[in-house]
Amino acid sequence: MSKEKTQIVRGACPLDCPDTCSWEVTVENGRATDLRGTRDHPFTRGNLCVKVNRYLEQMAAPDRLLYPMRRAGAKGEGRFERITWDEALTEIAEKLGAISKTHGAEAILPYYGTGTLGFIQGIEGGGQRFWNAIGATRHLPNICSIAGTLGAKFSVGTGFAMDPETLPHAKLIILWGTNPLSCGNHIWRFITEARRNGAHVITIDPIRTRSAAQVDEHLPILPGTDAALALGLLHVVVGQGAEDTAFLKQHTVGWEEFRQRILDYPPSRVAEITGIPEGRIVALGERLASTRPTAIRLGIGMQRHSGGGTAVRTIMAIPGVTGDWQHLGGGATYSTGGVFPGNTQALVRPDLSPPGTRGLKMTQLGESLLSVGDPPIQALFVYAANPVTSTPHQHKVRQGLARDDLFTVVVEHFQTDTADYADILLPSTMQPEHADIHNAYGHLYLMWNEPAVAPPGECLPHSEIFRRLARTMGLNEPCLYDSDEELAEALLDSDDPALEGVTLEALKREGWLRLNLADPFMPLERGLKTPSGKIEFLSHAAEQAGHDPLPTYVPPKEVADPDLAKRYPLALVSPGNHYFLNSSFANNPTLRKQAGPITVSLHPDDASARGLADGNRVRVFNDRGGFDAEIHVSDIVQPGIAASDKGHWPKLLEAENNINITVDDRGSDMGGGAVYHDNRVEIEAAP
Ligand SMILES: Nc1nc2c(c(=O)[nH]1)N[C@H]1C(S)=C(S)[C@@H](COP(=O)(O)OP(=O)(O)OC[C@H]3O[C@@H](n4cnc5c(=O)[nH]c(N)nc54)[C@H](O)[C@@H]3O)O[C@H]1N2
Ligand SMILES: Nc1nc2c(c(=O)[nH]1)N[C@H]1C(S)=C(S)[C@@H](COP(=O)(O)OP(=O)(O)OC[C@H]3O[C@@H](n4cnc5c(=O)[nH]c(N)nc54)[C@H](O)[C@@H]3O)O[C@H]1N2
Ligand SMILES: [Mo]
Repeated sequence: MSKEKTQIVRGACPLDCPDTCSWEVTVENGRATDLRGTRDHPFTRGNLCVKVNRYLEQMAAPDRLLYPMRRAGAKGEGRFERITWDEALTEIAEKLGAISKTHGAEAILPYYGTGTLGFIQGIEGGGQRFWNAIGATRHLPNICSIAGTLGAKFSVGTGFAMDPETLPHAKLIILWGTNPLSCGNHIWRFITEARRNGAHVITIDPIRTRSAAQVDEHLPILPGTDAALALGLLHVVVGQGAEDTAFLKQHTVGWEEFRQRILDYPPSRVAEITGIPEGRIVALGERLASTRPTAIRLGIGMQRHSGGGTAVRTIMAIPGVTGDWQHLGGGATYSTGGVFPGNTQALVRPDLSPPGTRGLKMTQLGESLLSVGDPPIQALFVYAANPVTSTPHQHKVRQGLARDDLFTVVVEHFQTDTADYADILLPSTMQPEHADIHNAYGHLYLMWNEPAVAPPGECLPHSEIFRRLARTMGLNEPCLYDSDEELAEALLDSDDPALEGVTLEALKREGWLRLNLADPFMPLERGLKTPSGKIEFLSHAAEQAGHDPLPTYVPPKEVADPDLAKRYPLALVSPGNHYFLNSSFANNPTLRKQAGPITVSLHPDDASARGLADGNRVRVFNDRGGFDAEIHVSDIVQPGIAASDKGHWPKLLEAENNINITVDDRGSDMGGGAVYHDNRVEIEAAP
């Protein structure tokens, strides 16, 4: 092989993780032969995770989808026959056209997930223009982070987040419902540096996770009760007179009212609510009162509860009381995503959608397919999502997808459980085979992903699929034919100073660019985008949206229900699996082996009360359904708590269901977000 034919192409990991790694693909004679992290990226520093190290293996996997296919068996059976792109596009165009004519375009539901987060190919991507232009029902992506996003917005507005790169300056770090060693490990280097500088690190999590086992202290909390803990900690802070009165006066509104609310939550009451001993609440409260700067890193997992939005709102209020926002290394971060001022309106063109077009929630796919009328959903177009595996109320999702009168298109890399229900199954490119542009929700860099190799078989990028479909349908809207570069340029077309100098050309040249912000970034310097321009303890916007005007505690619905607890005594949480990314990679043979079978962890007292021993096969169930798992008897959870994980493909499990058969599709307090961890079950020996 001649050296001249070797190229290094910069790209970015597309997966749903806060870290959005910069990577480099080595291409030899048109083939990708190596993929590794980019060394000089300031946040991800050349290090990929256990999953993404196998990305090239997934690209070349023998079971990868390479050609368009049409269903040849019953729905769900997974039998398909190969067809051409022309046949596929013609059939889809005809079906969508006919449905639109007979039932109205709202009978068409696009359903896109977090398989890729890019702005060209992914969840906030250019494909939405197409759905807006044809007037399809709007897809409301509430599956992941929406409750916390809205909650944080009431307290501090959008884009107000501590820069995780400033963590080494913190002296107290609270990892609040996040497990970074599994779910976004690049922040760990900054945490380690802070510890070397003398910081005390605490995790608050119902599970003693990998991360919890590594830090100075772990507070096991009853799921869904974090807001009460936040108020209890502030009770101690106020009791010590440690609130920052100058900061409160200058930067906040509603302190007197909030202070009264805090006084309703003495540590004794909070101990009862959270299950954390009073002494430990007081000890952490005293630490918080006396340690500047304190940094809080909130996870996304902790807001998947009935009161999840309020919990994030209340926790985001803490640094407003302690004044930590004014100190380098202090403050709080739920997501840095909102710091990026991209012009998503220009990209997704909501103006093309007819006024009043309805929206349906991602978490309620089953319900949407089974019960929504006027018009009922007649066509479903799924891309970068695997709802059978990942969406609440699996039983309803399957029932909906099995409807004979539903026309379903799935665009995928692999034949997932969801793909088995497709009428037309289309093969999608993977990241080194298409262009994309990414921001991150855990750091402040923008990334360009340059295509490195030609796609295998007949795989196409989403952007190209939508251009071709528009052409086949004869649509006139010119923007539906924009190139990938034009889509990226629309996104970057903004007057915001944070994008000054951030051009597509510069991004392509460098691979990544930091947003044009001061370094280190102190959010106060940029100002608050709340209605008052201050941190809002008292929020009229919240009140108008039907919430308490003040930060408060909204109890979890199932976890805190004493009657339900009689029948289903265990609160089940199901966070990310170390070896999978949601359901992506859960079909990789090596990672599946490393992950082992689906397990459920139970405290020794709960196991022995049920006559169960480590390694037993058990059934985990509630009224919604049940799945089988191997029991792991361990004190990583407290009595009354059970822990399993997300992502396992049902069809690769013996029981053909996973955790999401037990999860309800009701919504959280804000944005109707998912409530995966507000879930009660019972466990017994498998039949
Ligand atoms: N390896 C791996 N990485 C991932 C993912 C994955 O599936 N696998 N998923 C990705 C996605 S989609 C996301 S959104 C992010 C999420 O990133 P994180 O939020 O860090 O991860 P989660 O695992 O969802 O949840 C974190 C922790 O919250 C805890 N938790 C659950 N309920 C509560 C509660 O009520 N209070 C508190 N204090 N803690 C609670 C869980 O036990 C879990 O350990 O991670 C991403 N990274
Ligand atoms: N029990 C429980 N369930 C959960 C959660 C939990 O904490 N507990 N977390 C939830 C969260 S945070 C999230 S974000 C959701 C995620 O749920 P989804 O958004 O449905 O994501 P995945 O299950 O990972 O499915 C993504 C699919 O997209 C495919 N894919 C990846 N890239 C591309 C691409 O470029 N093109 C196409 N066409 N396909 C692609 C992958 O092969 C994969 O099958 O799951 C949720 N489910
Ligand atoms: Mo997520």
